[in-house]
Amino acid sequence: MTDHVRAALRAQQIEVPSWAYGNSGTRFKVFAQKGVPRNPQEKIADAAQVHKYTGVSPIVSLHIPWDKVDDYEALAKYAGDLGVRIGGINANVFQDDDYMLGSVTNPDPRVRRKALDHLLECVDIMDATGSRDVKLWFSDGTNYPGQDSIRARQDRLAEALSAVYERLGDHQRMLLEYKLFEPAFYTMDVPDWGTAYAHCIRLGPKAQVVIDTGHHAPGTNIEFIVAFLLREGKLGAFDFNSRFYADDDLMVGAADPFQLFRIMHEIVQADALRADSGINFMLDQCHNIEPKIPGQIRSVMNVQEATAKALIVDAAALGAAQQAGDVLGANAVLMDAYNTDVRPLLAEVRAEMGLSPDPMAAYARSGYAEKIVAERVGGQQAGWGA
Ligand code: LRH
Ligand code: MN
Repeated sequence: MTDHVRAALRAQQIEVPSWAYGNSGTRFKVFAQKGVPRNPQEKIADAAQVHKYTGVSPIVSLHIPWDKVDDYEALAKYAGDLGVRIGGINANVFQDDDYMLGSVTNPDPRVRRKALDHLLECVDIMDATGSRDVKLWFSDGTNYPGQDSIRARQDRLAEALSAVYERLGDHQRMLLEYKLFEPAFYTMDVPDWGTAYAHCIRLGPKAQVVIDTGHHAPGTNIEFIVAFLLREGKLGAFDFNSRFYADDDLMVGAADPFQLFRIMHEIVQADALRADSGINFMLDQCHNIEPKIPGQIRSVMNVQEATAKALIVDAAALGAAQQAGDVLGANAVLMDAYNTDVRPLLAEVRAEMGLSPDPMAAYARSGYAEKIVAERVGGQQAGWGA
């Protein structure tokens, strides 16, 4: 396999979410698992294990207030000492009673101010952690027609987004995430990529769109959205996960590995895999019933496999077949790559990086899982705390 492919795989950077290491679940039950972190430091320590065995996940995103600490510089140093760094800062304006009718879109200006203050606090935290991105997902929406003015809520949203934009430093960005439904079930104020894109264009170059792969209507062609936003220079990040039905937040590539390949194919074709492409490849998942660190390691490996398959696509043959209108020929070029077993290649690349060819087995052998179960007794386990 070409050196270019190997080099791209060695240089891949995937950002893991601190909240994936805490307890999570559904409205029916949040299952507690032994050894789960009790604080941001333990979450970062677990995330560092994923990087230790995969070599390609040196960034951990935080969620505020789930990862609130007194000293964010110290937390960033703690992460650095473990060989990782703090990435995106995720705001949370979806877990306060005041936000029942919305946060930045709430009819009540007092509530809007409170929500905006939290968003601005997240930018302050970015200054302390050295993070580039604040990630904004709003649970804001309505459940019944007539509940509120769709247009007025867009005015309020735009006003808050502008205020955050003005606060950003030169090298900072805001990433706007959209979601079709849940927790609102009639309108979401940022329901789709078009709405997020329109707000980001109006805001300016430091505003980019986040594609969470679980936030679309069934059957949505997500790679079309990827290709379109890439062309517009407005794709800022992915929240990778997979789903069979709704926002299931399952391991990326688990439910639909072919979709993940098609997405990474668009990325590779646009030469957007490079670390300086400005696109964050983040995981946004919940390991409700499976062990969390192995779940993250498996997820990172799924992204690596989809990426490797996309990197081995014979671009010249594909281009020639497309140019010739050879429909089956073009499709065959892509399927040949997708149907190629890239696991031996990835095992070799890991060996080149001085890592075990089998991260899952290496982690299992490490005894870390048993160590944290023994050590982490007492205290309040981390979780969504919904
Ligand atoms: C909303 C979402 C958002 C996060 C949350 C953890 O569904 O995808 O990205 O803030 O999950
Ligand atoms: Mn998300």
